[in-house]
Amino acid sequence: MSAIDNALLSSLQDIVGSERVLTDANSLQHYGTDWTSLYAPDPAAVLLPDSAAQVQAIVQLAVTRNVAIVPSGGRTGLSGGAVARKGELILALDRLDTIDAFNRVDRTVRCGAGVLTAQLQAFAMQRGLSYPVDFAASGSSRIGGNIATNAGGIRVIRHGMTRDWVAGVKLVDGRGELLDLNKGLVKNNTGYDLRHLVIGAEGTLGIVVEATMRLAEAQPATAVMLLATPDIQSITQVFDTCRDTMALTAFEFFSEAAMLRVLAQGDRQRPLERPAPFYALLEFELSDSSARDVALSLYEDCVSRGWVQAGVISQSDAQKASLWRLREDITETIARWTPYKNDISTVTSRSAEFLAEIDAVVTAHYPGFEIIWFGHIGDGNVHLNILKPEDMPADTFHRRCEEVSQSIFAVVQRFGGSISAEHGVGLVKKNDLHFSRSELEIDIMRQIKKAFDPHSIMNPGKIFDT
Ligand code: 2HG
Ligand code: ZN
Repeated sequence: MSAIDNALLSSLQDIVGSERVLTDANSLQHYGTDWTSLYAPDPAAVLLPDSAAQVQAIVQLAVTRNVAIVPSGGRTGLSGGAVARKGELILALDRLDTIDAFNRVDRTVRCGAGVLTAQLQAFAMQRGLSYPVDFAASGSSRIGGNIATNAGGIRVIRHGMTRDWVAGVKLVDGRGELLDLNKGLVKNNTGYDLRHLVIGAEGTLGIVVEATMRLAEAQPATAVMLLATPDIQSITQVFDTCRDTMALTAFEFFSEAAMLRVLAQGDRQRPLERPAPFYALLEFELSDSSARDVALSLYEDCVSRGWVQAGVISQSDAQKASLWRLREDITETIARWTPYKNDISTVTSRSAEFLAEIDAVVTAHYPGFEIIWFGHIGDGNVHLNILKPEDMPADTFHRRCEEVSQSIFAVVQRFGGSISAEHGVGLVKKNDLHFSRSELEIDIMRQIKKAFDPHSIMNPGKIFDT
C-alpha cells in the first residue's frame, strides 16, 4: 500500500470538502479505534462523506492510489474490526444519517449507514411500530456497523439478529461500484443472496452506505424476573423449564463477581437480600393476565427443585430498568480492567455440558485472575471476561489469556461451537478462526472477498489475511 501524500489529500478534499478531511491527532485517535482499546491507531486521514456518490469516488481514488480503507460506524465493536493502524483512510459514515421512505404496507424504512440504532428505534415507536434488535450500545452503534457485524444483543432469543431485519443493502464494493442488493423484497429466489454475504462481513467486502430495514409491530409490555441460583447448571435447568411456558424476550445471566462490580459503581441497591453465585435475568411478555402467575409458579417450581434460591419480579418500568442495568452495565463497568474477552457459543441444547467443560478449563487455567461470567445463555452464548490484575503489564496479561484461550477454543471446537458468537473476528480472533471454520471454508471466504474487492483495499487484515 502506498502512503498518502498531499496530492491525494487534495483530491480527497475535492470530493468531500476540505473541512471533511480530518488529519488532526485527536480525530485520528478518535476514529481510529473501537471499544477493544488493544491497538494503537495510526490512520492517514478520516473522511466524512455525505452521499453514496462521494463514497464511490473515494473508493475509486483509493483503487488508483492503492490505499486501504477502513469503514467506520459507531466503533462500539469489541474485536478490532474498525481499527485503522496501518496508514489507512477511515471512511466514517456518520453523516449518512437520514431515515426516510417509510412504507407502512411493507413495514420497511430506508436508513443511511450512519443512522443510530436508538434513532431507528425511536422512529419506529413514533409510528406505532418497533425495531426490536437492541443492545447496551444502541445509543452509539450505527446501522451500517450493525449490518457489518450482524449485531445481536439482548433479545436475539425472541427477535433474532440484525440479519433478520435487513430487507436490502446498498454496498460500495472494492472497485467503487454501487450494488443494490435485494431491494426490500420479501421473496427473491434469484440465485445467491449477496445481501447476506455482506451482513457480518466486517467491511471486508465493501462499504454499506444504505439499508432498507424491516420494522415489527409494537411490542407488548414486558416484566423482568431476576433469579438467584447456586450454579450455572441450575440456570440452564431454569431455561429448559420456562422456554415453553413463558413468552421470553430475553434470558440472560451474570455472576456475583459481575454484580459486585456493577453495584460498586454507585449507590446501587442489591436487588436480593443475599448474594448468590449466579443470577438469571428473564424478560417476558405480559401477553395476557396469566403471564405473571405463570412466572410465579415457575419460580416456585424452580425453588422446590433447588435451582433457584431467591427472586424478584419487576412491578414497574423503573424497577425493570434498574434490574436490566445490572446486566447491561457490565461491559462499561469492567472496561477499566482492560478485560480479555471471550464470546463463545454452542447450540442451546448443549449449553449445560458446554458450560461445565468451559468452567473446568477456566478454573484449572486461570488461578489468580478474576473471571466475570455473563451473557445470553438463552442463545447458548456466553461472555467470559478476564480482568487484568492492576500490577500486571498488559502484554503479559494478554499473552497468558491467549494461551488459555487455546484450551477454551478446543472445547468450543469439540462442541461444534463458535469462537465469536456475536462480536465478530476482526483482528482479535483472526488467528483462532480455524477453531470454528475449516481451511476450505476460509479459502472460499478469501475467494468471495476477491470477487467483491479485487484490489484488496477493503478493511484488509480483518477476519483473515488475504
Ligand atoms: C453484551 O452482551 C455485549 O453486553 C458485550 O455483547 C459483551 O463485554 C462483553 O464481553
Ligand atoms: Zn453480548
